[in-house]
This record gives sequence, structure tokens and C-alpha cells, in this order.
Amino acid sequence: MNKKLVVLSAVALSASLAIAAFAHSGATGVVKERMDGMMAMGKAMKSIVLIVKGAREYDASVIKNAAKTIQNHSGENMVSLFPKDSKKQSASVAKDEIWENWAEFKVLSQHLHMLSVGLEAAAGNGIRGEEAANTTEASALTAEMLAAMPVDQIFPMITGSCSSCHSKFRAEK
Ligand code: HEC
Ligand SMILES: [Cu+2]
Repeated sequence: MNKKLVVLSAVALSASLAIAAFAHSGATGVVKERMDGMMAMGKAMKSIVLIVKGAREYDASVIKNAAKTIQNHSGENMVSLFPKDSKKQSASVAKDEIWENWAEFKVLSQHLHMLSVGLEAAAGNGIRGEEAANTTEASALTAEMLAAMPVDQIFPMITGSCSSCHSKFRAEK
């Protein structure tokens, strides 16, 4: 990347961060709490992406910490931060569909929790590169099965879990 492009993308990045911070600043109570939790999970995913891609030296403790952060902010802990009336805050982009499809929302959050438990157990397994591409039917997975998998096979399941909930239950800013 040339120097001008680097500067431009740095400006674009700080602008998008500023927008995110602004949108976030109106949130209070459970809405702020769940946003903080989501942001923490985003940071956790960023902390491991280069390791998973094989671009940074493998470090099981970094994988483990990221998995624990996701555990803390998914499952019951996540759904408890979505009480029905919390939609009323204008800072929130949570869709009404959450409360119309509460059981489905809960299942998605619990699935993410299960994946993060599996990721923690698999932290010592390393990455397998190309071979990890074979996928397993998501609905048939258990944390025990995940515990035997390479980390780069679990990672895309986690990003898929984040985006499958966002695409259905989170509106665009
Ligand atoms: C079960 C549903 C669900 C899952 C799973 C989920 N999210 Fe979210 N996420 C949401 C909803 C809903 C919002 C919008 C919350 C609001 O605005 O009130 C959100 C918002 C966010 C935000 C924006 C926070 C802010 O400050 O506005 C980030 C970042 C985010 N999620 C990251 C993640 C990551 C990373 C994962 C996976 C590791 C994940 N989410 C998994 C439902 C989910
Ligand atoms: Cu926010």
C-alpha cells in the first residue's frame, strides 16, 4: 500500500470509530452493557484472527482468553441484557424480531456460548491450515466434538454465529 492510501485508510478508520462511539454514547443501562459485551467479543475475535490465519505465531493463551471473553458475553449473560422494553432506547439497533422470535434468539446466543466453550478446550490444538476447511453440520456439534478440532476450524463457525444473529436481529446503523 502506498503512503497516501495508508493515510486515507487511517482517516477512514478513525472516522468510522468516531461514528461508532457517537452512536454508542446515547446508550445507557442494559443497552450500554450489551453493547460493551458485543464490543469485547469483537476485540476478542480481532485478537485471534491473525493467529488463526497463520500470520502470527501460535499462542494458546491468547486463544483461551478470547474464548473466555466470548463465554462471558454469550448465552444467558447475553440474553439477560435484552429485556423486552430495552428496544425503546434510540441508540439501540436491536430489531423487534428479537422479542417476536425469542426462542430462536436464545438458541443463537447459546450456540455461540457452546462454540466458545469448545474453542477454549481446543486452544492447545493449534491450527491445521488447508485441511481445516472440511465443515461439520453445525446443528450436530457439541463442545466435546469441538474440543478435538483445530482452532482454525472452529473460528469460522464463530464468525458465522455472530453474523447469523446480526443479519436477522440487528438493524443497520
Ligand atoms: C444472539 C444474537 C447475537 C449474537 C450471537 C452476536 N450478536 Fe452482536 N449484536 C446483536 C444485537 C441484537 C446487536 C445490537 C444491540 C443494540 O444495538 O441494542 C449487536 C451488536 C453488536 C456490536 C455493536 C455494539 C455497539 O456498541 O453498538 C458488535 C461489535 C457485535 N455485536 C459483535 C458481535 C460479535 C463479534 C459476535 C460473535 C462473537 C456477536 N456480536 C454475536 C446480537 C448478537
Ligand atoms: Cu453501541
